Amino acid sequence: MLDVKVAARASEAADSGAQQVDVAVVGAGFAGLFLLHRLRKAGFTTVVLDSAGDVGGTWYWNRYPGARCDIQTVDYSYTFDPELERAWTWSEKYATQPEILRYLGFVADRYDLRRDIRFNTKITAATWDEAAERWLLTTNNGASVSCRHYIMATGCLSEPKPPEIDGVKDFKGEIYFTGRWPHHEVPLAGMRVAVIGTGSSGIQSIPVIAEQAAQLTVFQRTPNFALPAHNGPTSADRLAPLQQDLAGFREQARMSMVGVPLPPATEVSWQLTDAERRERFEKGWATGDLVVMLTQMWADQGVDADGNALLVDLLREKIRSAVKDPATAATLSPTDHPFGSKRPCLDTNYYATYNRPNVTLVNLRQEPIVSITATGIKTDKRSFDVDVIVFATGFDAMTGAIMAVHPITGRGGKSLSDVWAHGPQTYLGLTVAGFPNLFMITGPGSPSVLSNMAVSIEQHVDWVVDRLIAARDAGFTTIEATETAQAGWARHLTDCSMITLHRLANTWYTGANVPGKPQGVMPYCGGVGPYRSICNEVVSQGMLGFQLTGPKGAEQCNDGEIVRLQPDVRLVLNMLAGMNLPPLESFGAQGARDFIAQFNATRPAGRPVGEIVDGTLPGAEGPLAYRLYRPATPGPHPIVVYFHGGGWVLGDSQSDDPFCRDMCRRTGMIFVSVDYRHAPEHRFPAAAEDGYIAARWVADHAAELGGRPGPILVAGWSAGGNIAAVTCQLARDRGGPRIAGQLLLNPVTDCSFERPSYTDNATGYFLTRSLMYWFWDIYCAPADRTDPRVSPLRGQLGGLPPAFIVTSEFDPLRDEGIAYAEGLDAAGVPVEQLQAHGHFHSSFTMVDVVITGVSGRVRMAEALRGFAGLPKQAEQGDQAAQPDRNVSRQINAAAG
Ligand code: N01
Repeated sequence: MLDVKVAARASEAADSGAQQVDVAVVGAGFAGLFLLHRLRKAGFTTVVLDSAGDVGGTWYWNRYPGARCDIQTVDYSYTFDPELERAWTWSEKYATQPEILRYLGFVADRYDLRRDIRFNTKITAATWDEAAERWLLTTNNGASVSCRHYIMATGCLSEPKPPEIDGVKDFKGEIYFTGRWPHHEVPLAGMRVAVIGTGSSGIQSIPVIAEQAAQLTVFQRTPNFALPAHNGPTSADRLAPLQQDLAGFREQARMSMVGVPLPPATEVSWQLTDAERRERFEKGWATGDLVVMLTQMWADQGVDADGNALLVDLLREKIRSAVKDPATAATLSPTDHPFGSKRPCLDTNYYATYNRPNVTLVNLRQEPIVSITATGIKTDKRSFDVDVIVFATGFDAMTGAIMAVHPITGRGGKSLSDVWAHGPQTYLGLTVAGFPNLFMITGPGSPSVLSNMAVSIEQHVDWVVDRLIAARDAGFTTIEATETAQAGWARHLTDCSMITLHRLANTWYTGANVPGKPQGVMPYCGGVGPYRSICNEVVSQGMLGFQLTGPKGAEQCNDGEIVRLQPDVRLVLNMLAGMNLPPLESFGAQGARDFIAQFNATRPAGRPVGEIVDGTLPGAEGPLAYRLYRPATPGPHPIVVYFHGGGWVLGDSQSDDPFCRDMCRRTGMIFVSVDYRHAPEHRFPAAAEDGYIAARWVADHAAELGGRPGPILVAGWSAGGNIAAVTCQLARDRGGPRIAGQLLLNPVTDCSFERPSYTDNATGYFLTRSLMYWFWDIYCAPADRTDPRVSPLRGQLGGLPPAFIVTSEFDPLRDEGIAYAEGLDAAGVPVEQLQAHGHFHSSFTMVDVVITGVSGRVRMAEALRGFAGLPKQAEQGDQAAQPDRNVSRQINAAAG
């Protein structure tokens, strides 16, 4: 429909007795109530609409037996008013649904909120009136609403999923949905009850239903991880920090990763012995706290499939010890997803319930449901007669609740369903381009369900209301995200999702639970604290990514993307910036070496490899040290001669140790990391000549080193990439050694500082332009700089070994690396490039810090294996021997 027609029709309707307010809010749950309170205080006329009969949102509807929160209730509370905090005391560590509902009622009364809430009212359409710059909302109950701003506080899990099973209408017994549980008492005593679904709702309700029912049959499609809640009063340990410093405690939660103030684990799994890991696990298990188990075991549990698998083994052990029948225990043990990638559950007696004589577990993976019949449930093997069926089958999460309040028609007649046809598009999870003055609280693209919702809701509400106040004060009447900002946010969301393991499971986080729904990790995986700082940065950068307009043509548009760096690179650079370090070059050569050594000493130890051997090889002026990394697999292995980074001045085998270990493991090859001579003690061409000599010696002694005879490979990072590239040219020109391939990671290839990457990334990304000037000055006199032994881009490029060249977007060396790749290509050398977006010079060598570098290293390893003629990792033949590790390997492969 033409814009003008939409606007005209909406204007007409607006004239016909609509309720006129500044802001309309949908939903009277946690978010809607706080919104109403804040908007009112800010002087906005506001109405809240909710289809429920009272306040509570999700806690109004989810009244099934056993319903409780699963974040400790002291954390799952409003924090905006210390008086309110003092006025309410939770009776249990995990409050029941009735208690949470009472709390929300108490809040509504305390701030006199109900008078502006229209209950039992559903919005049937929302249309942006372009001429009036207002939203018109039609409802199923009473007057329509005309509002300047429209805020969806609809929650993330409010729209139950249809049963998706044939024959539901034929069933003659009672049917209940956990997400729409009746308000009256549901008689289950003496009944034969079926529960379909084993997510949080099923796992909470099954033990309670089992106690009441004569017979309970649980239909499980996918087993889930569940941890015992150990409910009771909140522990003194948990309360103490709150009582001592309430404001400080709340602030820590706001800046934490998941909205609960627990510092992240720092030790990685391979730094801990089996006994130490078990001790941590048992302690965590005893706390009865999901957040502890999800974040406190070891630093790699949520980002690395192998680190996660160690935890999964311990969790499965717990299931085996709780469930008497081994076959039932096996059916209840998850095997298809890493722990935490699917929302784990908190239970009370869940596993032990399967020891009861009146409980049966049906594995739908072995006997899928065919249909529901008049008398019960029919699988492809059996029929189960039941009196009651409980659907604990979950929700159309994140987008479902928003799309349920439809149609939503934005600027130019654009429909939100069309815009989201291939998945939700948002800026910050808060707004959508083309839908002015529409906001979502905890929408897709915000931390929402991966966080303590109470903390995320308060942050969103504060941010939105503060923006409305600022816009009003500045005379703007519309706020709208730009397309550029929205596209940038989508990229950032994907980058963030690559850090975690969420993308490796079929869950409601990814839309996989709803047939036909577009797939993709919907919540923001970058953490609550980082997200908050990004939202604040949007404001401090003049509402970056937003267009604001007002009467008489007032307009402000500061277009752009708020985050272009990879999320972990951003954290590292922010941390470095916060340290206010003097420039490295100001330390002098030895001072810089000492500083880097000290810095590296704080890193986690690298991952274990089969063997590490230190040795020496004969150099031009005396022995050169090397460190050899041997894989744990039987040899002989191909050998990679590796040159560390450090501008020909700094670094040693220790500085690139994590990278060498990682690549040794990934490639299954020997890495020989060579300590070439450094400037200023040994200037050009010492490093280049050492590189060549080392490569020749390694090739000549391959068999003694346990390597495969034949061609070697070379690799290097930064100045080491320069040495690797030069070594290939020298080997070609000096008759050997034979080199099968070269991996050049952020290499120096040329002495020019004129390329745009030197200007774009001159400062702020650790390797600065002035540091590069300093390195060059120390290593090489100006007259020598065009020599191909230091500027290989200026040498002959034909006849060189195939190359894999990695460059990083935010690196002064980016463009010379690309130029070298293009030069090789033009000279007929097979070359593959990885132009890594959002990365900086050190992204790939900060092995266990910059997790988004993993996929790059996977590609580098595959390239090296290809050069050496080895099959791709996935084609290796040892998988069948280790079924458990096989899952982890597949997950790892998918992660790559
Ligand atoms: O829903 P779910 P939920 N045939 O999607 C199965 C929050 N929550 O309501 O995994 C057979 O997790 C489905 O199987 P599968 C919490 O964030 C919080 O339990 O798709 N089975 C799964 O087992 C939670 O994660 C609390 O193979 C079918 C189950 O039904 C979220 O809400 C309490 C099926 C659905 O599990 C959702 O939890 C409760 C079919 N056709 C919920 N369709 C707190 O404690 C689905 N399933 C705060």
